Order: sequence, then C-alpha cells, then structure tokens
Amino acid sequence: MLRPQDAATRERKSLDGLWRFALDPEGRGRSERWWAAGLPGDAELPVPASFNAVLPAREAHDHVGDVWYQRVVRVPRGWDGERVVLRVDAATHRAVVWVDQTQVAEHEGGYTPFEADVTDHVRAGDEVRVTVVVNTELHWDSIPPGFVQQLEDGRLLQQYFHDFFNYAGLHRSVWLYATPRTYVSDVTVTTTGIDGDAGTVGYRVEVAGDGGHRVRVVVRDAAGAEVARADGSEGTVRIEGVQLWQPGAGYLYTLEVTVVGDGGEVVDVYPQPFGVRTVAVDGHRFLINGEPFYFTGFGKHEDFPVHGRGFDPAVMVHDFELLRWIGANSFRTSHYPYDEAYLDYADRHGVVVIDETAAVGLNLDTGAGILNAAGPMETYSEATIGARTQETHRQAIRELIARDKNHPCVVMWSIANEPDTIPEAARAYFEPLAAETRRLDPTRPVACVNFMTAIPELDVVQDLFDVLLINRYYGWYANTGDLVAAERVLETELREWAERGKPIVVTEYGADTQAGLHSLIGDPWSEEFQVELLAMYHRVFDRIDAVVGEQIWNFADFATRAGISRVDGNKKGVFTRDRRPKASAHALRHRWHKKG
Ligand code: BDP
Repeated sequence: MLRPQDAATRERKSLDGLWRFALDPEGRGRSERWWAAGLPGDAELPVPASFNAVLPAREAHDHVGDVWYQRVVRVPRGWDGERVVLRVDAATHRAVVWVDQTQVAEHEGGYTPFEADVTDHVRAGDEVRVTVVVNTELHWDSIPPGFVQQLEDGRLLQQYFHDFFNYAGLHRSVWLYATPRTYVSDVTVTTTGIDGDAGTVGYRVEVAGDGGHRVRVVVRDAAGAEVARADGSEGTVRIEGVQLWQPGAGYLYTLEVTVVGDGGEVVDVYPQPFGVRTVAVDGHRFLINGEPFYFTGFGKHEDFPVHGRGFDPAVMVHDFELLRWIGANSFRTSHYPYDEAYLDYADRHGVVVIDETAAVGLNLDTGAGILNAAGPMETYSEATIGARTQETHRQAIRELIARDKNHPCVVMWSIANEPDTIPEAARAYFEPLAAETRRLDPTRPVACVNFMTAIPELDVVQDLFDVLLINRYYGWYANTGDLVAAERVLETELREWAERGKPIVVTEYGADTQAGLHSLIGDPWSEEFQVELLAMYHRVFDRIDAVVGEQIWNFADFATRAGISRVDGNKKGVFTRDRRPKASAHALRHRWHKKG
C-alpha cells in the first residue's frame, strides 16, 4: 500500500493536530449517530497520541470500548477534478470513519494503515466533517487477542496476554490526499541479483482508473541522476556501478514511476525509494549482500510518557541517535508494525529491521502466569485462538507486507511473538500463515519468535521457519539471580537449537532493572545485575557460531498494565522510559562499538 506523498501530480494535507474527542463509556455513540453532528462535551485530543496516555483520569486510562474523534477540514480548492482519498495511518485497534453523514471506511487492526476514496463525498474548496470512532477492545478474534470481562458492578475490564499497556486511539497521522483519476495504485521493487558491480532490480507497477495509459520508470541515484530506465508496468532494470544498501550505509535509489496517457501527457508520477541489497540464509549464516551479518540491538516499543504509543518524530530521531550512540545496528518492531517513518529512517541510515506483526500473546499459559490475566486456558480452541483469529492474523500479515515490502531495511518477517508452540494445534495454526507469508514475499526469510518453555524437544513449529528467533530469560524468570546455573542451561539449550542448522538470533534476554538501584553482590533489579546478566549471555553467544544476533529486551522501560510483577511498568530497559542510560548502556556501548 503506497503512502501518500507530495509529487508532481499529487498533493497531501495533514489532518494532524487537535481533534474534538469524546469517550463513549455507555456505548451510545453508534446508535445515537454521533457522526451526524458535533460530538458531545468539549474535550480535545491531539492526533497522533494515545488518548489513555494524554488524559489524566482513571476512566480514560482504563476505558474499554469506543472513543470518538472529529474535526472539520477544508478540501483544497486546487483539488477540483482530482481523486481525493482519506487515509488513516493507524487506528488502534479498529475504526469506522464518516465523512459528513456517509460511512466511508471500516478497518480491523491497530497498526496498519487504511484509506477510503472520498471523491464523491467532498467538493474542492468546501469543508467536510470527518468523524472516526476508534474501538479499544481486544477479542479472541483480534490481533493481538484478548477478551472483555464484565465485572459484577457492570464495569468492563480488558484482559490480554501481552506485557505492554493496551494504549489506543489515533496513533499515527491522518491525511487527506489527492491523486489524478488514473493513478499509480501499487509499486513493488525487488533486488533480483547483484552481478559484479551491477545490480538488477525487478519492478511491478499497478495502475488504477480508466484512462488509456502506459508506464515508464526511471531509476535515479541519490543525487537525482538517471541511472537506468524501462518501459512497461513490469520488468527488470540493471544499474551499472551499483551502490548497495548496506547495514550502516543506507544508500537509496528512487524508482520514478510515470503513467503516460494516450496523448503522451504525464498522468501520474510516484517516486518510490528503494535500496539494492540481497538477504539470504545459508546454513548458520544470515547474509546481507552475501556477507555474514550479526544483529546487535534491541526489541523496542513505541512508548513514551504522555504520547503513549502515538508517533512523535522527536522521540523517533532521539531513539535512532541512541542506537547509533550505543553501537546497535538493528532492532525488532516488537510487538507490532511501527509507524512507517521508522522504516523510512532506517532505510536512509542503514539500520536493519526485523518487522513483526501484532500477533503477540497467542499464549494463554504465559499470559496467565507472568501477566496475571485470567486463569489458565487452552490456547488453541474454537472458544479462544481459533480459525477466526487465524483469519485476522492472515490479514495482518497481508497488510504488513503490503505496506513494508519496499523497505530495504526490513530483512525478515516475524509473524508472531512467543505464541504457544507446544500443542500440536500450533502447527495447524502456523503452517498456512508461514506459507502465506512466503507466497506474499519470497525474497525475505520468515520467522516466528520462540517462547522460553517451547524448548527444542517440545516446539512443533520452528521447522516451518528460516531463522530461529529465540527469547530466553535464564537468570531472570528461571534460575533467578543465579547466573552460573543460567549460563549452563542457556548454552546447553542454544547448542541444541544450533543442531537444527539454522541461524539463531536471540531476540529477547534481559532483566528488570530499577535505575539507581545498586548492589555490591549484583542482586536482581540492580544495575549491576543487568550488566552481569547481559555479559553472561554475550559470553555464551560468542562461543556458539550459530548465534548470529543479540537483541536485548528492551531498549527502554515501557508502560504495562498494573500488576504485582511490574513496578511502574516493565523495567528491562537499557534506557529508562525517559531515555537515560542505565549502567548496562555503557557496557553495551563498549561491546558493540568493538564489534564494529
Ligand atoms: C517476553 C515478551 C515481552 C515481555 C518480556 C518480559 O515477549 O513482551 O515484555 O517477556 O517479560 O515474554 O519482560
């Protein structure tokens, strides 16, 4: 799915800023048609942001159900005769959108964009009222899953099985944009090979609308000079003296797609950035451009005080600069697709990304144990994670790949985090999803993050995947505080995984650490313990060739729901929530800069 851009034939208008806002605790808005007039009350809310991080009241923070956003927007008068589209970059977890009285869009899933052609509902130069109802609920058939419990006093409680706060709202930008009536509707660019100093790049362009047309593509280098061209909506171009996209050096070309009308006139132009690079798995090695790559970095979250999960470019750039400071070359978009701006930035700066769906918490054992949600339940059943969850999951994979397929920074898809992969039913659930991911993108390895209890003898899905992504908490949740025992079990287990002949990236390991808490003997929760635990893991990784990556949990402390195992959130950050370094940050900086 193409993102809106300003281009020679296109224009976009941001709808970010303050919107009118209303909580709907009694769930009346839909039957009372709140879109038909001004919202009740006088609340305002910034877009993008999580409403439950911005509003300081308990009722807002814990609200379960619908919230309403509304604003008036004037359609630029220059858009007469154009196709006009309303686009929402993310509404968490689902939304319905109206333009004045007309429903124009409905979307399930909180972390991928959706849009509606509103040409017939707007007039250039006039104002329209845009209303969005966003629903916060997680159900058995949503991704991530959860369920809503009705308490005895009538209040609703959202239960879920993942360890981060269920922030909701319009988390990313909203746009109104204009394209010609005949327009580029999709572009796919893939590196088909690197041959000496030439790169071959395959492309496919889809055009929608009714005008007769042909497609022309021109490849420009980073300085804007033409380096290749081709005619036709599908083909291959060869770039001589190609400059590769590489970790640490994110060189980008642009595929300038032009739709030319029957009379030779330019109908639409879409500039699609891309990088030339290959990704492959060869035995225990993970190869980028044929060279072994070792991942260093973190699992992250989109999380910051006041914004919640709302996108903020200052936080994003700050985090990327902290990655650079600490010497990390990669991160995983744990546990959902991030704002696309993260991928654009990573593309430009050569940061390597493992791109994950929002399929987290498909594990009712963990959820019950660590996160003290409702009691133990069977993960896979018609009443819990079943065929309908799988369908939503499949759609989430489709939307992730549709959005992110052209980003050179994305080197692997992670289709789920720590699902329950011990029961046989897990295989029936994941086999078609792994196949679908490969069908949609045959160019990138596919993986699924393994949970601690699903050790090699018990796991039933990892043979479906290309790379072993493994989360382990020896020394923390198991062998708590005993790093000697933890080192032994960690090494034994990783060596067993290594026998599978695939590369291993340890995508989570770490310890909750209270910044400022010190301990001479390195007790758990102290800064010293975090340093020692990470050092122990690194000793083990350095002894096992199959380990080709280390991504610590987590980059920064983050908000979770309240509970007896979380003190003001999850404290496994190497930085605090406001991005101050703990002692481990300095230790990592030392290790990773030495690795180069
Ligand atoms: C893993 C999860 C992650 C949690 C982490 C933890 O993948 O989301 O935050 O453990 O417990 O199970 O800190």
